[in-house]
Amino acid sequence: MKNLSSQQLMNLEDKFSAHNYHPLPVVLSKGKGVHVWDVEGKQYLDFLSAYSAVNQGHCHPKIVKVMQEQAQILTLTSRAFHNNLLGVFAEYITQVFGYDKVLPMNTGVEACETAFKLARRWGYDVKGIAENKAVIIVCENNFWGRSIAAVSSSTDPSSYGGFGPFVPGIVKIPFNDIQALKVALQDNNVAAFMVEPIQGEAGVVVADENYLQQVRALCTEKNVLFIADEVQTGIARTGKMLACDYANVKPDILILGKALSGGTMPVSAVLCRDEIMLCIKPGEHGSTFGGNPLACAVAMASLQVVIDEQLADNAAKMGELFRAGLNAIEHPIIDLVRGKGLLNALVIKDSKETEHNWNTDGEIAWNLCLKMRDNGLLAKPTHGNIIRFAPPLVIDETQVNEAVQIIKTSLEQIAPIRN
Ligand code: IF1
Repeated sequence: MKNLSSQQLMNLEDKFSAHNYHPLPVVLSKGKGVHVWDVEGKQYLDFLSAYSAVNQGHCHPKIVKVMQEQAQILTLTSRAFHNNLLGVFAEYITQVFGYDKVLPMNTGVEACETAFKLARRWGYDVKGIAENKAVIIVCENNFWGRSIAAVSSSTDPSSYGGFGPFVPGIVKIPFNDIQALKVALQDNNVAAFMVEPIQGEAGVVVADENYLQQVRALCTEKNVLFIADEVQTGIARTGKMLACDYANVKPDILILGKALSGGTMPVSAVLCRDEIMLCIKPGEHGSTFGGNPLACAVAMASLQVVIDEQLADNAAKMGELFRAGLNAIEHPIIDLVRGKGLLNALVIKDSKETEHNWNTDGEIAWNLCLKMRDNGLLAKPTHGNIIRFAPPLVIDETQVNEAVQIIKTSLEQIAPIRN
């Protein structure tokens, strides 16, 4: 590998790779635990965790060891044949989360598409909805991926714009609005309601305490499947194994992804009871890599690390410490801090909203992320003036305090308070 500089590598990417992202200008070449390093050797605290796919920390030794071993034995058979790990993985994950069966896929969007298909098929075969009339309710500002059905579910023009025509049978209602759900559920063609327990991309939007309990009760009453998209909030990210655990509710269909592999490779899963899962018959759904032995081995190791290292408890404790640290900064530019466990967001006021005329042009969140990068912490704005902070769940108290200090210093550098 040629020793190219960050700038040279960014130039290569710009010339030969699609421009479907606008990354922060930093080129990473190594990761370990909560840290990543750029090609020049500068160390950073990773406060994005690849959008919560690296909950166990970068290159966790136990996960990497299992991956290396399995990669030398058998990586892929396709589902045309059985392999020796799928049954073992399926038993393991269904016992961890308490469901009859799992349908293994690869990316989060594939798992969400799978949940859509399961819900529609259950709607026709079990609930008795007329053919091609099934409706799935989703929430405004949701994000469940980049497929045509996913963008058909989106209310964000940067997600759906220019990609029509869109998938029919999708109704959008406001998040955290039970009355809106009640109205939408008057339609007997509704097969399911799919929701993120905390909306990640929307800027870590946490629902009211009893929202999910009311969702659960309403879906049960109306014979509608409650689908929880825990691709980002699941696997200990919010301080419990599942964000749904805070409400003590059990979704009919549970969707997992991202950290299910500890960030080593794409592994996702859909879990539900037999009545739903067995609606899909042999040959009616699948994928080349879904349920491959390498993914099964890695996923079991990744979940076991979360359990053995009590990462949910650590996420809860470190999240409290992090939010307290941010709230103590008391900088007029901070609008609010919100989140659960180690899925947090800092909402900042653009300069026009405050009496200070800081040298920003509404890009203050971006400028703050650039300054945090210079000071050794990586994070990225989600929408506009919201910065998501989501470090690996293995972070310790010293590292949280170091992060808060970097954020405080960076804020003061880009928005000095002139007395
Ligand atoms: C991008 C966002 C996060 C997800 C939830 C399903 C998926 C995602 C709740 C699909 C994926 C990723 C996708 C990535 C950035 C990131 C993201 F900013 F886009 F919205 F995390 F919030 N459900 N989220 O968050 O999983 O197919 O990507 O494995 O597309 O830019 P995937």
